Amino acid sequence: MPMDPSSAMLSQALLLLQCIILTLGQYDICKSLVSTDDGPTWEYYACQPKPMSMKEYMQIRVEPPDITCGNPPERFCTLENPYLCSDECDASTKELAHPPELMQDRERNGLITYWQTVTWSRYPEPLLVNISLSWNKSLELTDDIQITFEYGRPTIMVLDKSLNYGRTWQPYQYYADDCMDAFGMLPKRVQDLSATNVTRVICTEQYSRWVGSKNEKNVRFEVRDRFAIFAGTKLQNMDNLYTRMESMKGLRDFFTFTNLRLRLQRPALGGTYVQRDNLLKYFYAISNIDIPARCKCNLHAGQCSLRDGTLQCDCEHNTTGQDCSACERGFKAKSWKPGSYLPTPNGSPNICEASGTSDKCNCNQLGSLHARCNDTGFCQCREGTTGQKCEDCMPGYTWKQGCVPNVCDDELLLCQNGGSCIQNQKCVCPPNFRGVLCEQPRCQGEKGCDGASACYLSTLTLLLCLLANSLLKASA
Ligand SMILES: *[C@@H]1O[C@H](CO)[C@@H](O)[C@H](O)[C@H]1NC(C)=O
Ligand SMILES: *[C@@H]1O[C@H](CO)[C@@H](O)[C@H](O)[C@H]1NC(C)=O
Ligand SMILES: *[C@@H]1O[C@H](CO)[C@@H](O)[C@H](O)[C@H]1NC(C)=O
Ligand SMILES: *[C@@H]1O[C@H](CO)[C@@H](O)[C@H](O)[C@H]1NC(C)=O
Ligand SMILES: *[C@@H]1O[C@H](CO)[C@@H](O)[C@H](O)[C@H]1NC(C)=O
Ligand SMILES: [Ca+2]
Repeated sequence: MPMDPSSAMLSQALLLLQCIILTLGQYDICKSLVSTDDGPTWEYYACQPKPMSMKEYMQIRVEPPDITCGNPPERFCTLENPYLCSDECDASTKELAHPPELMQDRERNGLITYWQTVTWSRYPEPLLVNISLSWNKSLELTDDIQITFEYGRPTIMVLDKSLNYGRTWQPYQYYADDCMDAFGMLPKRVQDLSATNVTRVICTEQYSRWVGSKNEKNVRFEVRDRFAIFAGTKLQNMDNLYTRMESMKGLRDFFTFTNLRLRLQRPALGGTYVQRDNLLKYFYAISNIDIPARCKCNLHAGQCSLRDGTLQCDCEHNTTGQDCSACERGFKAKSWKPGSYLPTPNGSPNICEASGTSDKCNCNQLGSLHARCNDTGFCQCREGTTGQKCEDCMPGYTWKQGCVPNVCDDELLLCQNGGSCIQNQKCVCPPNFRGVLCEQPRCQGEKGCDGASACYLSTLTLLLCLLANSLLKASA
């Protein structure tokens, strides 16, 4: 077929566009015009927003509220020179105040600004602080979380995460100068993890030992090292990482969160013991919290922007919602699916398809508020229910005579520590863990508790079970 000059130009332009797309990062573009025998048509790809510095968007809450120093004004010392206590924290003077927002400010002119707590004057009562970071948006970590402590890193700390806007929490990583002593856990390093246990929650001693407060200020949650297990040390093989993200249950969700929480449980000591005669040198101070992450848009958006004070995906592929986790009205011919990283390099967009005109309405009685549809012909669904007839459950819900919220699942609410999820309603925990998601060691902090009793108990339970079973059989 002869080409007229204008369509030849168009083809060239399209070719150029294709080249540009190929040189962009992976999954940056949701669609492009391509030339085909039938003329230019849209081609759609799986796409995700670029990583951003999420500290700009985070809400910080510090608890207890009166833990920030300076009200009343207080002097403090440093661990390096505990007898030189000339510094003062005073909330009423801008130069001497250390409010929480100094953990997320942009430090200009090289001046380090930091949030600081009161000193440990109430020793031996523990100095406990929770710092909650929230975004009201599902995010995916793309690089290491880095928390910078001035005046020494905590000797005991827990990083928690929530996947449901703070309704439930799970530990993400434990930090201590002695993991066994603080949490009854063996110390591990991320370098000890392999492809089979990369999502294991570990306790690390790497960031809590005393090395001098100026020498090493950062505490990390290692994302890069975990990615490197699949993508190589220089992250040169991202295709392999993305393939694993798709095939390995729980891997993507391991890096997903809506909230983070730091539980500071014991400050830097500068040595082995707490010196009771100089408690003014013990406190926490954080100058910066870096959270490199991208909006989770289920591979249906290439951009994420701030709207009404909240980050929202700019959904493509006829999807909608804050995370693009539903099909737009009129595009519900098939049920919604997230985009897929596979096949590489462009993935599958899994776009929502236009639905035909809706007719007959025969709303599902368990899923809908009323058996009949409303004036404009739609079934009105109960909470957690979706679909034209309210016959489907939204993500996070399971059908059980209507949709009920999941207690656990394979996506966001993973049972921890080897527990298994039964019908999305209950985690069955291994003997030495408990909690809704098996997130708590059964013997945390208790003396003389070494797992033997838990083992004994589970053997006993097993025996009782066998006994009960045989009795039942006998009576039948
Ligand atoms: C921190 O959060 C934990 C878990 O919700 C809670 O048990 C603890 O009391 C909180 N601590 C402070 C100091 O608010
Ligand atoms: C959180 O985001 C949702 C969805 O954008 C919005 O409706 C809600 O108002 C936000 N909540 C807060 C506290 O900002
Ligand atoms: C993870 O698995 C590797 C071998 O596959 C093992 O050497 C390592 O100890 C495991 N790490 C943890 C934390 O269980
Ligand atoms: C939604 O679908 C319509 C029809 O297929 C298409 O014209 C439109 O570009 C799509 N919208 C998005 C945001 O992809
Ligand atoms: C009917 O239900 C749909 C879907 O819930 C809703 O968007 C629409 O506003 C409702 N119409 C009337 C008249 O209530
Ligand atoms: Ca700062």
